[in-house]
Amino acid sequence: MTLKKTLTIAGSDASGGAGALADIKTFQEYGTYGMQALTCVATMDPDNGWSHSVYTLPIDTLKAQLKTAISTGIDAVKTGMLPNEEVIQTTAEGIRASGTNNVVIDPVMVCKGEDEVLNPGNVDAMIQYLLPHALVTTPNLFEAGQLAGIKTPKTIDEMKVAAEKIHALGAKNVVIKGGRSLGTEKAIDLFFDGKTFYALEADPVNTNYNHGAGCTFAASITANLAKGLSVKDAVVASKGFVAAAIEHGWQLNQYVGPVMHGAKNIYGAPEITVREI
Ligand code: PXL
Repeated sequence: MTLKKTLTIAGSDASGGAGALADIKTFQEYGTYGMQALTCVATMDPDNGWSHSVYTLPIDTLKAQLKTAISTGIDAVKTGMLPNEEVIQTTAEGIRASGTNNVVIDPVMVCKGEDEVLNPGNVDAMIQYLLPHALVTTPNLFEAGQLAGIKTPKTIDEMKVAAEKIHALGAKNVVIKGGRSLGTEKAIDLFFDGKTFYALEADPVNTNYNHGAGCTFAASITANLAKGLSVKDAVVASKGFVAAAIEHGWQLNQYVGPVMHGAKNIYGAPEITVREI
C-alpha cells in the first residue's frame, strides 16, 4: 500500500483550527499522507482578548523541513501563512525542487479577526515568486484585490476582473472565495481556468464558527489533486467538503469557533451547483 503524499508549507495555528493543523487534518480525511514544513507558529493570548502573535521560525529550520519532506517525493503541495519575503522565496525554491505541478497557493495575508497585513512586502513577493508556480490559487476577496492591484471586489463582475488579472500573473486556475461576503442569496465562489468562468454556489450557513475554512478548502483541493482529480473536480468537491466543515463549525471557547474539518466524512456534503457565468 502506498499513500499519496501531501505537503503543506504553512504556519501552525496553536488553536488547531487553521494553518498547518487544518491542512494535516484535511489531508488525513482524504486518506493521503500529510507532511509539513512550518514557517511560523501563531499563538493566541487568552489573557489579552485572544490577540495573535506570530513567531517566525529560523529560515534554516524551514529549509531543513523542506529538504526532509521533498526527498520523499511529493504528489501535491500547498502553501499557507508565509510571514516574510525570505520565507516566500524559500517556499518557491521548495516547490520547484519538489517537481510536482500540483501546487495550491493560498495567499494568506491576514488572519481572520486581525486586520494587520502580515508584512507589506509579501504581496509583491507572492506575485513574483509564487503565483507563477500555482496550478490553483485561492484568494479571498481582499487577497484577490491585493494580488490583482485593484480595490477589493464586491460583485461577481469585479471578481472576474480580479481573476483575469491573477491568471495573467501566472496562476493557471483562480478560485476567488466570495462566500457570504457578497451578500448574495447563495454563498458564491468564482472559478476561472483561464477560459471559462464558473460560479460555485452553496446555501450560505449563518455562523461565526468558520475559523480555518480557507485553509481547509485549499488543503482539500491539494488532497484531491494528489489523488488525480482534475482541477475543476478538485475545486468543486472541495467546496462541498468545506461547506460541510462550516455547517458543523463549533465553539472552541469564547473567542473562536473552528470548522469541523472531518464533517463531510461523517455527515456528507451539501449540494454544490456549478454554472458557467
Ligand atoms: O486562516 C488563516 C491562517 C493561516 N495560518 C495560520 C493562522 C491563520 C489564522 O489564524 O493562524 C497559522
